[in-house]
Amino acid sequence: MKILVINPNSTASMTAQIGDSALRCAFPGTEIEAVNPRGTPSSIEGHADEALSVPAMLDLIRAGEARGVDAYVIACFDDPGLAAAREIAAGPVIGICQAALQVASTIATRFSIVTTLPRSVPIIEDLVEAYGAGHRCRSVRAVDMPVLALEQDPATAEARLVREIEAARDVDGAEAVVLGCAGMSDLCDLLQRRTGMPVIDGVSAAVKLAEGLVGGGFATSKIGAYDYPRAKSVCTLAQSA
Ligand code: 5HY
Repeated sequence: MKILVINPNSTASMTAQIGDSALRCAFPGTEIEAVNPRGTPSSIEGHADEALSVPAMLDLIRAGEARGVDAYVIACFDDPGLAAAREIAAGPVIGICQAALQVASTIATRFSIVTTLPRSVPIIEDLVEAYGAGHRCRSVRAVDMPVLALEQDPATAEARLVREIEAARDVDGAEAVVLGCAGMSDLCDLLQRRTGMPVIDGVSAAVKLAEGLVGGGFATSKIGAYDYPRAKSVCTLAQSA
C-alpha cells in the first residue's frame, strides 16, 4: 500500500524528519512518501498559518488521488484541513492529533499533551474536545519553543520536553503523554527512555492507523458530509473586475 505523509508547512528538513519517523514504524510492504507544499508558512503556529497551509495541502492530495495513493497522513498536530481533505480523498485521511488521541485513550485512562508554543495550547484543547477526549486529557503543556527551534536546538528541546512530561506525570496525573508537534517525532523513543512514560508520537500513530484501515478495506465514506465537493466554477480576478 502507498501512504502519502504530508507536512503542510514548507520546511523540507522537517518533512524529512517526519518521513524518517513514518518509515521507521511502517510495515515492510508499506510505501511511504513524505512531502510538503511550496509557498506555505515555514511552520504552523496558530490559526492564520493553518489557513494558509490548507489550499496547497489539498492540491497535494488531489495529485495523490491521480497516483493511486491509498491513504493520507496530515502531519501537523493542528490537523489542518482534515475534513476538507476527507472530502477529496477516496481512501482514509488521518490527522496526527486525532490518531494520537485515539492511541492515548486506548492505552491509558488519562493523558497529557506537550506542544511547542503557549499559543497552540487552546487550539489543541479545542481539538481534544472536538474529538471527544476532553475528560481523558489532564493537561496541554507547552515547552515554549517555536516549531523550527526543535531542530535548531534539540538539546534544549529534549530538556524542556523531559521537564514537561515529568510534570504531566507528577502534577497532572497523566498516565501517558502525547507529543503535540510533528517536529517532535524523532525524540519519541528517547523521551520514553528518559521518563519511563508511554510517549505517543502522532506521526507513528497515524501511519499505523492508516495501515490498519487500508488493510481492513476501509475508505472514507462518500455518503453525506465527506462526499466529493459539488462541481462549481471558481470566479477568477479577471472575471470579477
Ligand atoms: C506541527 N506546527 O505539528 C504544528 C504543531 C505546533 O508546523 N507542525 C507545525 O507546534 O503548532
